[in-house]
Amino acid sequence: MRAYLGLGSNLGDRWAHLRSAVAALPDVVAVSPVYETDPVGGPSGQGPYLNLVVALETDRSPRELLDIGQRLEAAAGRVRKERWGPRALDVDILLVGSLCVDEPDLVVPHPRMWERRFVLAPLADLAAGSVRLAGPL
Ligand code: GSY
Repeated sequence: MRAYLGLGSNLGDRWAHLRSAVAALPDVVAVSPVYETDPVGGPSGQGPYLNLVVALETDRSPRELLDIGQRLEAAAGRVRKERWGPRALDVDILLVGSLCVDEPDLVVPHPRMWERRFVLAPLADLAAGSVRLAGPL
């Protein structure tokens, strides 16, 4: 099944964090271009993000993908302090095939992805059909 993960970084060596995460992810079949984007939400004074989307062809469950993403965030040195604060690495589970999950710590499809240009632009590069079907970019 095809899964899409959104990655972002706005702290430290942003390129290195993204490069290491993409290299460590399993089952990667495509990587979008990298977009430099203004922070959405969170405290003022944050630096800009680098964002990209990766496509996986995988049998892993949404929960397994969340665990992998959280391990990569920890490896990048992310400390969860502020909810919308700056972060070395953020890994969001966007879509996992046609699966739907609604649990306290995991909602798939990602509930806010359709409002976020920093997700939709790189996702459209890899999966234009998914974005056009869901609404205007
Ligand atoms: O939700 C992901 C973390 N994040 C981002 C992001 O990745 N990019 C931009 N541009 N703004 C963001 N705000 C948050 S929180």
